[in-house]
Parts: sequence; C-alpha cells; structure tokens
Amino acid sequence: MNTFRNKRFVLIALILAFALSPLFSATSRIEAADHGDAPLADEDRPCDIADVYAFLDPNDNSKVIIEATVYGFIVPGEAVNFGAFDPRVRYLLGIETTGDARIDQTIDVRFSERTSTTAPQIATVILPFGQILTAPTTVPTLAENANPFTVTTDPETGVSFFAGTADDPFFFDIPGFNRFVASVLSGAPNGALLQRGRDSFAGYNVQAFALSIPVSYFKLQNTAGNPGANVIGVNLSTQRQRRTLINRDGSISTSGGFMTIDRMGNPAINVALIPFSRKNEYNNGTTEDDAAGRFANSIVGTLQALGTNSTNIGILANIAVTNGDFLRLNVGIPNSGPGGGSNANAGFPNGRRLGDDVIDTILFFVANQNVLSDNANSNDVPRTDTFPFFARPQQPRASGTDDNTRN
Ligand SMILES: [Ca+2]
Ligand SMILES: [Ca+2]
Ligand SMILES: [Ca+2]
Ligand SMILES: [Ca+2]
Repeated sequence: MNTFRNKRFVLIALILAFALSPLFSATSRIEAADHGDAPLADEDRPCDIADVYAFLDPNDNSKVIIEATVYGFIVPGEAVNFGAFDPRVRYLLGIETTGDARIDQTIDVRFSERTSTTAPQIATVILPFGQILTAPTTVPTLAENANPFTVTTDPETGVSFFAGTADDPFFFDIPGFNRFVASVLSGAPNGALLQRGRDSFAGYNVQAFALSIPVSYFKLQNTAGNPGANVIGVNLSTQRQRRTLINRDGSISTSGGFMTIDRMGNPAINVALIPFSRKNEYNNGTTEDDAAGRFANSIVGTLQALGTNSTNIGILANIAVTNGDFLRLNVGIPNSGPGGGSNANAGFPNGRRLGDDVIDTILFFVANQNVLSDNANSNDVPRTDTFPFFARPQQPRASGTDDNTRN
C-alpha cells in the first residue's frame, strides 16, 4: 500500500472509529437492507420486509417494475414449508406522484390460505384505480430444478404480476463488515477483514412479489412537487389486523383495523439510522411523519455520530426524510442491461434495481464520499433477463455440490 493509500485508509478508519460506534457496538446488529430491522418485525417474518425495488423494465422503458421481498433467509431444503405467503398479512404499496410525503395511490396485495404444498396460493391485487387482478403464486419444490416463474398479465390494464419464492437478490457481507468495524474500534484497523467479501445472503431464498405496470397507468400530472410529471415514489407497508383469535379448532380469525408492522422505502434507513429503541415506532410511522421531522433528530444524530458531515447528511436526508422515505424513480432516465438493468447513473438512489450495490452507495455518503466497500458486490447467481428478473430460487443440491452459502 503506498503512502497516499495508507493515509486515505487511516482517514476512513478514523471516520469509522467515531463514526460507526453507535451503529456497530457489541449490542447492535447489522442486518442488511431491512431484513430483521426491528423487534416486532424480527418475530413476524411474513411481515418482515427485506427489500423494495422500483425500476423501468430494461426491455421496455414504458413499464415500471415494482418488486418486494419478505421473509428473508428461507433455506432451500425447507422450501415447501416456508415458501408461502401469510394470508393474514396485507402488503400495501404506497405510490407517491405529487412530490410530497403523502401517498396518492395504493396497491393492495393479499394471498389466499394454502390448501396443499403442491397447489398455488391465489393473490388478489387491488390496483390504484380499482381494478382487481387475481393470480396464482409459483409453487415451491424440493426438486433439483425450481418450477418456472408463473406470470399473470391482466389484459385490461396491461399489468403483470408474479409472486413466489426466489433467490434473495440482495448481497452484503455482514460479519466481514462487523469485524472490520470492531478492529477499527479496538484501535487496530484491519482492512483485510473487509476483503472477506462473503455474501451473507448467498444460497438463501426470500418470498418475492413483483408488478409490471405501464407508466401511463399512474396518470402522472404536472405538480409543483413533480414538475414534468416524471417521478414516481414507492414504499411498502406490511400490515396485520389488530386482533387475532386462535379458535379451538386451530383456525385463526382476525378483526379490527390494520396496523403497520414493517415499512420500507430506501434500503438501510431503519436498520442503520434509527436507534433500536425507536425501530418499532419508525415502522409504525408514516412517510408524512418522516417529513414532519418525527425521526429527523434520531437520523441526524446517528449520522453526526458516524462522522457524516452536513453536506452528506443533507443528501441522505433528502432521500429519506424531506418528503418521506420513498424510493423515487425518474421514469425519464432510460434503464438498460441484463438482469433488470445495469447501465450507469440509472440506479439507486434513482429508484432501485436488483443489482444495485446499495450498501456501497450508502457507505459512500456516510463516509463523506470516500469509497468504502464490503466487497460483496454482486449476487451469487445470475438473475433472469425478463420479468420478474429474480434468479430462480436456490434448490437443494446434489451431494458434494457447493450450496453457495457463505456464513
Ligand atoms: Ca424489515
Ligand atoms: Ca402525494
Ligand atoms: Ca442471492
Ligand atoms: Ca457491496
């Protein structure tokens, strides 16, 4: 390492030493984009949002792809037991079209009870202007090869839908990064620990659902907050009714209004920037609460403790606080390339594509625009090049074959 690189390394180490201590102390956990981000969500995996994505279809930029993953870390050998959607959860996508923090349209996704391990569940999708789409999920299997993804297209709206088990497209080396930070905190920074580059998510599946929606469907209008009518904001809330009754016959009845268990727009906001004591409160809050500043002090406080300067706090706050925590996609920026798109300057924080290295992007701003990487920089298996773009789920392997897990 030459002197310049040494100096830069020490600088980054110092930034982190200050910096990441509240985040990476012995009692804290780093669990990626949003997997297991709060006490309530930890214990309610069907509600635990892993990631949310929004990007233009690289094969047809007139369509917006909105995708979400929940229930992280499904082991391939348990696909038939865990590869299902909870029928008592409402997955509510919020669509923001006017450039403020208030949701303007919603997409409501729910699933029927499972009737067997070999039959699909039926998804019911209520679109923003009232159309209802029903579609079967893709059935999981323990066979060597996964079932092909089932995609249903509604001829009236042109909306396509997929739901089922898929490879988790997210990638991040959780232990490598934690160990590096621990070495910084102990006063003996060891950059080699960041070279570990083992993707903690490799080899595991998630429950995923995806919509392909014509941009024209949203009827975007010029507004003061969205001049040119070319930006769509997206977030996801997972919700349950307030009362659950387990009947004597084992059936479950629910009643009462819905409450949000988990919510997400941008990656890592709740996981990394909200203190543990406020994580449930954050998930139960709204994007309008964000913009009203309800969590601003906590987020700014964490970033200041991280050593992030005011310029970069401003950049990050503009993404997640000023107008609420939405992924915001400019539909005027062309998206192209394989696996859901890969061209430069078209991805996160402009929406989010499956292959965007969001951890490195966020670290860049947190570390005051110094390049910092966990060295887990791509998915472990190739994604598909057509909707829904996920890689097929990881399947149980033949004897002696690498199962891709990198714990
Ligand atoms: Ca979560
Ligand atoms: Ca709005
Ligand atoms: Ca993966
Ligand atoms: Ca990375």
